[in-house]
Amino acid sequence: SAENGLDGWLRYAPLPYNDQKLPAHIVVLNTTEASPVYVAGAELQNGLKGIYGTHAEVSHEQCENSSSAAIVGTVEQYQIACGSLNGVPELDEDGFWLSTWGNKVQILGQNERGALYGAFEYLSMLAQGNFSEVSYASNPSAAIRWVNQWDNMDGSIERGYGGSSIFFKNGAVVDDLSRVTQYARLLASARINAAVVNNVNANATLLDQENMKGLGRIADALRPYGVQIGISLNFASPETLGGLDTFDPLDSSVIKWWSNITDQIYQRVPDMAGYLVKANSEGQPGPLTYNRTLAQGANLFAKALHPYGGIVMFRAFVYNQLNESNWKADRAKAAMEFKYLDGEFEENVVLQIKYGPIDFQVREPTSPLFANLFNTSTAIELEVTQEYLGQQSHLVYLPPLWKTVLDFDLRVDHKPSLVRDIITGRRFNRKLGGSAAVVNVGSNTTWLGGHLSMSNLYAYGRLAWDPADDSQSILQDWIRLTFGLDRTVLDTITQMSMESWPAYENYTGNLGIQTLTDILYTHYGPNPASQDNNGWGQWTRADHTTIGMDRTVSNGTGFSGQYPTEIAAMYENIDTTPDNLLLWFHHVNYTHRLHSGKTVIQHFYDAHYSGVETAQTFLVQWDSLKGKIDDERHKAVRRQLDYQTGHSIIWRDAINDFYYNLSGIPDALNRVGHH
Ligand code: GCW
Repeated sequence: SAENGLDGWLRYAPLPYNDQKLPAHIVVLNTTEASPVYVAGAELQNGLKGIYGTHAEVSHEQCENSSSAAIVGTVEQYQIACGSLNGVPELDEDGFWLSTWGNKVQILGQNERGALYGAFEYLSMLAQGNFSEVSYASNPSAAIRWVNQWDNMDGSIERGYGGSSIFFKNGAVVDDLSRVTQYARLLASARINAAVVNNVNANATLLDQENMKGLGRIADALRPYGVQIGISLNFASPETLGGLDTFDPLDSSVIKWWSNITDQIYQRVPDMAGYLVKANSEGQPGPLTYNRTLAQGANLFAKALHPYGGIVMFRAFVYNQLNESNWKADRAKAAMEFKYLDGEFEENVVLQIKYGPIDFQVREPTSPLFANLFNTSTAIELEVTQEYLGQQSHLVYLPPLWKTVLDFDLRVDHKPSLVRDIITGRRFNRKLGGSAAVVNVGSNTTWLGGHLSMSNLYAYGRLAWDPADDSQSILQDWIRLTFGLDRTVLDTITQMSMESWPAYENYTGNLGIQTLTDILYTHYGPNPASQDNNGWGQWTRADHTTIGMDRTVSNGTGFSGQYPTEIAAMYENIDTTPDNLLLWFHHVNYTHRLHSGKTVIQHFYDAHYSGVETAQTFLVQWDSLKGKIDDERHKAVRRQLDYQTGHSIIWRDAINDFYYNLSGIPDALNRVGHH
């Protein structure tokens, strides 16, 4: 059906025609079918028809600058077809120029991809009923705007909650790639320019002859939308797939093997974006096996890719199991190993760094690694798939969480050093940089497993383009595109979404203690006991009287000393540590008083009640939209919110009971232990 979610925010739902002049004619400056500019023309035609019911003729022949035409192409194509172009500033790679002055629409890209982005931008305006006359250039903050899929060759998806893979099945690339094409369309409209299609826990069989052909087909399906592919590699492939007796990155047979594989891939996929590598982490093989550095490991691939202009996204998520009886042991400190390799990476290596030092938790401080690399390019890694954050069964709009990191000022050398300026390369003058997000869409028609989760994908793309953009205004564009222009619909979904992450934090883990979800198996549901007494290092160190990780230099793990001095001083001192990260940095009594005046334990109790209260308004708010949204999507979302209402109570009582039993401290309001 039309309302099953497949089109995401690209629905082009009809709006009442409000007597505006719409283009009667679309001039497309490329005649090659499958080119992004050609696709842009078809998309414009479709959009105009869907939204306003008008038919615009598409022509590919000659320049037309009349007032009823929309013209789409690259700046260069325009100049060839139409002659000189005035008033358009120099554009960056993938940038575009959009002008609607005088009912004449100009959509010009720096490249074909940029032209397609411009077409989607114009359609987004139309779909939101916005006919204002505009004329501006838009350029990306960074060249790397990637998604990562954790898809396995057997068709399962690690931490995927929207069904099976759209790329793989039974060890091979699927025959029917129509869902891949539809995904590419969504990605392009969010200005995402590459997709890594297989899991970072990579299977070497991706590189066998059949699968390389399959990768070629995937790349062909994505290319018309300006989306390149990348692939995750298994470091041991020369041995496991190639039959060599080593995978030592400095061994000449290994080097040869990888450059040969790389040549073969580029024969099939001449525009492959690059490789993603998880090495020596969570059981994955890597260079450390041979006493080689992580930089030597990364450079192996960098050199193979160099002739083709490809890049290596090398993950900084490398850590070992630790012993909790050691007070100074701290998984959060592990990434700093990369600091000592700064300057040793090839120019086409980018370190992909998770936003926090642990692992996609509900609240983490910014990874200090961003402040410790001056001669290495970096990208931030975010997670759209809600691994620790409710797994698409809970409404959690993530950009406000991401913004706590993107907008964080690390004060390197006492100068403004916002994370968003570091990853874009501005702060330390790096040519490469940007963002990657684990997305994990699947074959479910809602892609991620729920209609409302798609705001996170849309917003991710917008923030990768411009990390200074505003979470709420991005959200509102998405709401109008997805659910129409009704004011109540807009206000209601805005309120629910903006309250959702704080609510989730309230009924899960507070004050920086982390999510408190089960971390051993499911990463779902409350299991505060699972954090401790194992080697994973996501410890809370909760006992009968105290809780929290002491990460100070003076008495703890020393982690706070990894930040530049101003930030280190703030976290070192309990008085200047914000309440929301108190237990991340300090080990305190349950009766310790927060800046708010409450004790830690009372804050836990209260936050869990208030989180549930907020979550319970979601269903009521959503119900008020019945009739204003098609029944199909209304019902589907309602089911999830109904579930969330109940599950938030389970969370509340599980966590409150756990800490009540542990501490024996009663709730001042007498709710805990008596339900
Ligand atoms: O958060 C953990 C996940 C693993 C994942 C790993 C990673 C792909 O639980 O499933 O592995 O992070 O990011 O590599």
